[in-house]
Amino acid sequence: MALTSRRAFLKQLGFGCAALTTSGSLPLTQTPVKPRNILFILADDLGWGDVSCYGTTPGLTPFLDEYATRGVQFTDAHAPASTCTPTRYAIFTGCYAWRKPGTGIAQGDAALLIDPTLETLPKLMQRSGMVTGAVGKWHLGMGEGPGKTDWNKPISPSANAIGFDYTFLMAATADRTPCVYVENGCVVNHDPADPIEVNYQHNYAGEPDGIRDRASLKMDWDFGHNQAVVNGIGRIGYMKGGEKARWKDEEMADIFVDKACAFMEKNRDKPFFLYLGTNDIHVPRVPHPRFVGSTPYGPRGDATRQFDDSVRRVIEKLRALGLERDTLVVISSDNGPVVNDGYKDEAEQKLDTHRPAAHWRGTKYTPFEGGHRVPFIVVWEGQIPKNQRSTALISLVDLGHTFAALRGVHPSTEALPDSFDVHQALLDPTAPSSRTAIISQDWHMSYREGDWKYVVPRRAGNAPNEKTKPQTGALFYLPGDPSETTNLIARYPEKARTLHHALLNAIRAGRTRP
Ligand code: NG6
Ligand code: CA
Repeated sequence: MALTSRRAFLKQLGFGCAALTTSGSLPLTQTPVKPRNILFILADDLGWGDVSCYGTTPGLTPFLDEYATRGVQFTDAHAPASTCTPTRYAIFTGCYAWRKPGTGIAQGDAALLIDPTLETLPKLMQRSGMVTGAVGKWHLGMGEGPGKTDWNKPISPSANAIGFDYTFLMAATADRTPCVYVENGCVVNHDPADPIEVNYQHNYAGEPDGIRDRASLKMDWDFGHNQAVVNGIGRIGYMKGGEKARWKDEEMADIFVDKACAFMEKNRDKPFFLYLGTNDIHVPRVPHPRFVGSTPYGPRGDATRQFDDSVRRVIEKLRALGLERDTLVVISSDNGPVVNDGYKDEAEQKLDTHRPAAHWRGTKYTPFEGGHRVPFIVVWEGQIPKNQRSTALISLVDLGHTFAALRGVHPSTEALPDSFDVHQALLDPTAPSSRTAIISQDWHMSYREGDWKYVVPRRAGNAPNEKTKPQTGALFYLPGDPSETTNLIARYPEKARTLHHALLNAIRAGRTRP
């Protein structure tokens, strides 16, 4: 929609003349400059409003705030889902996760969810001549699945099978068993005399239990998280054995940072791609003691400070290695924020005026902007402009194609079916995106095209079908109503129908990228 008609339209809707943002006109780069290295840091459950330079609460992310001024802060970037597994699935495969059943929030003993024969983001990076590493949160399954994976032997297929030369991972989430680190498919500090077993059905004889032993927990659960007890904290799922291998939540952020730094140091003389998925600020929020009390917001705020500091340490390492000008850095989050996610960690009580999703409606698990619009910061010292904002529409599913384009490799036609090459927008804050629509997924899906967003009615389930009536969903006009308060569906049924059918077509076509 042209700017003038958009203004007129806003007026007609009664939104007045809200400040409009447009992408500037485009002197597009001809041949992309090629980053030697790519560092992709993905926070967990970090909300738009949790990052001070996006939100309104000062002081939560002092490093990121300063670091963002060295590059571009994107304001219209989205996670393809409002939970972790489907977002990460989409990032690494370039395929929306709803196309592959079974890619909802995975348990810790899930089988590897990504088909190792696919041309994935890390495989494309390998093909471009990079050494690839994945450190931190995985949550995409590993091994053969429940009852089949033997945690006491090399796990096969491991995460390395989808294109990582090096992996140091937690299998799922910090609140799920097995609570151990897995390095290149092998449990770290594994003791053959103390074999590990994992299941999600029943506890093992003699193991503590989150319900029975609740009084002894160092952090009580609020809902769920009452099965195995590891490091004094109730988890989802059960495990036995592996005492020496069990993680201490307080040390996790530092361990991931150390492994990420070691990977960069080891590969300083080669092109590398490093994915660092932090555990922060996912539950259980148990930061290192040096961050306890560092904010007035309790463990959730303190974990945010810890995340910020993890980024600082990794970037300082990059600088110390002299690699900052050779490295494109992308920092984002896998989904929107959640306050109480099942532990009594005072997140609600100490929230005060802090708004984790800022002015966006909804949270993690929801189809509203708060669920999927995420902070997205891009820095490449000496190559992209400083102190910029970009309104380009980006989905994290685009990273595969975009990084491939920057590295000069072309995915095959079938690969990365939903991943757009948005490298021009990444390098030039005035360039528009190459995509005009995004699909976000959760309990229900939403389809955004340009300024309009259509949310599928919940009772119809996850995806729309022929019987779903668009009229019972929701329609929002984001420029005038960024907080999705006014459902325009009754007023513009035709628009809703159009978007509903566009979504159906995207589902049927099996791909959305050109
Ligand atoms: C939910 C967990 C939640 C969190 C989420 C996954 C309960 C009650 N809730 O099932 O705590 O672990 O899964 O979060 O168990 S995500 O960011 O990895 O998608
Ligand atoms: Ca998450």
